[in-house]
Amino acid sequence: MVDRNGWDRDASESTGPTYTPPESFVEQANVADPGIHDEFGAEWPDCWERAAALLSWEEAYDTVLEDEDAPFYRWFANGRLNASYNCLDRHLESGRKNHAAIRWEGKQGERRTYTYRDLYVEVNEFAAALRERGVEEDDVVTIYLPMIPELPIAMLACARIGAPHSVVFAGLSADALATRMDAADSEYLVTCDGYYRRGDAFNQKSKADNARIDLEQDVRTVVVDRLGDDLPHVLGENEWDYHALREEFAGETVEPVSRDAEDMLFLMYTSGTTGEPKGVVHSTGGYLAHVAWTSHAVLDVKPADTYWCAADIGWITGHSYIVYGPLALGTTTVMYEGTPDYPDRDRLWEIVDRNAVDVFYTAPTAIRAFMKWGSDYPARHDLSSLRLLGTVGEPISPRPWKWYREHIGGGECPVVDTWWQTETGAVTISTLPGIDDMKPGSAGPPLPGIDARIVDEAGEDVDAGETGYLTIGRPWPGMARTLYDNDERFVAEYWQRFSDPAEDDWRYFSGDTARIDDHGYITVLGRVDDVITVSGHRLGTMEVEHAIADVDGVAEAAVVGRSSETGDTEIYAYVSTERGYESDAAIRQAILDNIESAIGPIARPAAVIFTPELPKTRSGKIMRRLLEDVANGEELGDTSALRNPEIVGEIQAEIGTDG
Ligand code: 6R9
Repeated sequence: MVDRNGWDRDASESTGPTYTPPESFVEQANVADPGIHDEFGAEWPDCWERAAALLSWEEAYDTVLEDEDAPFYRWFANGRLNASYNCLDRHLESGRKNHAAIRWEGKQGERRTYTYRDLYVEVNEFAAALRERGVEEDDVVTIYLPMIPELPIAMLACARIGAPHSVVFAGLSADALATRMDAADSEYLVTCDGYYRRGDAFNQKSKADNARIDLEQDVRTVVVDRLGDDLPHVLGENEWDYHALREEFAGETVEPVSRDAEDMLFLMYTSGTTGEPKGVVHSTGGYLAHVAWTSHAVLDVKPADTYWCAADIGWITGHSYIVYGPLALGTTTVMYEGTPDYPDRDRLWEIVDRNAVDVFYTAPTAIRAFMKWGSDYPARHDLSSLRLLGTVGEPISPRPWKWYREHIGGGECPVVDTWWQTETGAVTISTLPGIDDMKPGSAGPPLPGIDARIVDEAGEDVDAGETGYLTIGRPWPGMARTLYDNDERFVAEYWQRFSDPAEDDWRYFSGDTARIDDHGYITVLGRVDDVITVSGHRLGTMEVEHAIADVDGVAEAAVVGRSSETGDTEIYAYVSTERGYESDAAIRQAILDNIESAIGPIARPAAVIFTPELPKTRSGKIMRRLLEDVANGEELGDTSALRNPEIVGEIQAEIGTDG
């Protein structure tokens, strides 16, 4: 099948890489010796010392990897360090205190620059405030903030006092926040009064208040005043104003707490196959080493660079590549609060131009939008400062990849298509831009030291060109250590399927399908489980289905992903009501409202399709794959397993995909 972007997904992938990194890039690349792939292979796991060497350790580790208790691996055992020390203090000590750490671009056109010294001061003051207000080492602090500087400041303040943070994306609902705080037993919350959405003041505090009502534990809250007079708010008991705290603790410093390499740095909730989100646990040493190493080797970040990852810190990409990776390396990281098309569709290029951005990293969904808007917008600006481009979050097909290289990268910049996950912590599959040729539509070879393999049901390597499951055979430093408070689910979700515990043979399963070509380049195709990636955000179909089924009058619901005209994935929801067939405007509205309040606006379906029944197998399982084919207007395979095959034609007629 050739998709809308001209990508023949069924063709054999035997054609080799097609773009060679330009000499001018290779000459200056952080990593340019092709021998690194072999070296890492030969020296594994000690090869990962190169990553650990990018950090400052308070106490050296004893061993690189301990695997006695697999799959609960320990990296850099007994080493001690502090993440905020690595992101701040050491840069001050090396004479870089006046170097810009964060350049923030606000939604309303505001700009703020924090030098490493500024950031150090504010992080320390807030760390002192948190500690004084009761936060102890290992207490989970939930952070529910939009893309304002106080978000990374709060993260680093937590890291400084050894309190793991759990950042909840600001666009998620009160229910989603409450579920996450409850699951993590979190008694501290950092939020704000509100933020601007297309010029309008939007109330975040009321969402936080609603979440607190649902929680059993008492919650102490810090509120950042983002909107000033645009949204006056009152503070209740156990609520403090961020700026008042800063005044109270002005000039105070806090010794960075010594943390074991395996101590939890943060928790990040992500969607899984069941309705309940998973609290992915990341370590301090292995995680920080892996994000610093990949920022250096894959994103080619240098301390003198201005580097911009245009993601949201509320997701893993922002944690690893807006905050921890670039700050560990002492570079300037750009942080943008707004959207790419406000006030106009050249907003990002204006920011690249004005800040002379060297490295730019974004998601395919954004690139497809840029392509749709046309090359006139980037052409208005001088983008010649760019040296390297990256993408992450979902597969990118060759057409937008080429467009990105041509119109943003001036036909010169290497483009790295980086595959990784919340659970892998940092990039695991990508070309190394100073070494490897690029192949549009393929993420590339596994990074040195990463044993990614595409296997069949039996766990055997598939042949080049065949589709299989994307697995990783050996551990790596940035990997998730467990799911919060749920070791069993960690093993069940990621390890059970392809491991042989009796033989102590462990293999991580990513949940993705992929193909490998004759050159060892991997093309990731998508999820096998019931996870839909919408604009780079992972959503569980179950979460959305639960939100629909909660609505009065709804009998059953199934949601699937549909590839839109532009190649973005959107949600199609199929709903049957209690009274049989009924296209009901009131129920439709109630469904949309409930999804928004249970999850957030990102989960809003593009279509709600009413049907008398959902197609089911004889054993009563909803055939989601068939509904996906119907939504995508694809030819349907064998429907003989269905108990009610006639329903498919009715659904096709309803949404106009019956040819
Ligand atoms: C970092 C991040 C992970 C899922 C992953 C896969 C998809 C990410 C990709 C990609 C193809 C790439 N994905 N990068 N698919 N090519 N370069 O996105 O983490 O939010 O946990 O999503 O995203 O399906 O399994 P997360």
